[in-house]
Amino acid sequence: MSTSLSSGIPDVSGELEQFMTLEQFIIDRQNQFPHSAAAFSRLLRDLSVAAKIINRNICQAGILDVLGESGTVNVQDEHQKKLDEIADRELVRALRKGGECCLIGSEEQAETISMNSNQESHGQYAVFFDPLDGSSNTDINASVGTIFSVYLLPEDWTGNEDDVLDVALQPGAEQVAAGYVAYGSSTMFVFTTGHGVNGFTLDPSIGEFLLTRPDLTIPDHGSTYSVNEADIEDFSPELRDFLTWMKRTDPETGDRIRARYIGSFVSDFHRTLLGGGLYVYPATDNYPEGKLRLMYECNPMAFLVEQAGGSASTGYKRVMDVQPTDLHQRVPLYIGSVPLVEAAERFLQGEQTLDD
Ligand code: P6P
Repeated sequence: MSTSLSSGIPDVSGELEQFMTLEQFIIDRQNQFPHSAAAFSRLLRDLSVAAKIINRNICQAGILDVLGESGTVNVQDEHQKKLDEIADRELVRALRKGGECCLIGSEEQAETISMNSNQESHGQYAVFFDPLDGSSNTDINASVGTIFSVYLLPEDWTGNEDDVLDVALQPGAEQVAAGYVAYGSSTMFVFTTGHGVNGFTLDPSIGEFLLTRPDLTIPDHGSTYSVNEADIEDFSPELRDFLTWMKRTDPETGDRIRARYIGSFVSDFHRTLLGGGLYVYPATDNYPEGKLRLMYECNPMAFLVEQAGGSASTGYKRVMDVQPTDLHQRVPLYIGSVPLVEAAERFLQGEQTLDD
């Protein structure tokens, strides 16, 4: 234990000398924030508070009666886990209390939730989120995550339910912020406001997110790929050829890419962002449009990966250029290092084959 005071008093709070807290970072970067820096700072704070509460529930799962299914089915026709509903409730509660969010779209809610209608909010931000992605992993103590996407709505929007989707469903390129919380061996809050990507690790002993991964960039050549190859019989011949090509032994280095699939998008994406590589959820028989949702899974991760120097495609189009038509619409997803995403697009679009 280091001592920094002449009196020999042990210095156990050295982390505050070494690290910047999320709040300090937000204050330092306010000039980069969209619209009102103060309002946006408060919105980020609200999301980080919800993340800490969700983290506490996850870390005490088993001790608290929060494991297993809640007995309800969501709009996706998925059996909800108790932690799905807890995470959804905490995010709605934090955003409603914070007052900066005027509209919410959640994986767990069939319709959007407007907060202007009863003056709960003077805010102008719409927040779309998957409150607990990969929740099937909670009962086996595997990592899960929260994903969020933030848009700025027109100042003159009054919260009218009739035109809410016309106003809210904007292409991902219009996002003003996006991020995720990875509840893993440590809990990380990773986000972008369009000025790069920064990662913060929760120090539960002081309840602060500390800047541990500044200016994250994705390597061009990664060592892993993520796809559920149990569905390979559903994959198009072009996709199967791409996977064969990607798994070849590199003639120059003799290396081969490794398969990693946690079954939790946030965790598989986080590994891909830090180490490079590719995550794929393509069209399958069960999910002909792909499984991942555009508004609160694909778009936020696409914003992050592009800000980190990577790429996100449907296989045919930049994810963030897709014009949404439904709150819960799904798209195929190829996301990660640029060379691998571009190679996938070449195979899928018939511009490259195994004979090339
Ligand atoms: P499959 C979790 O339900 C999720 O949405 C992602 O987190 C995960 O990557 C994917 O589905 C896993 O789906 O079909 O491989 O089990």
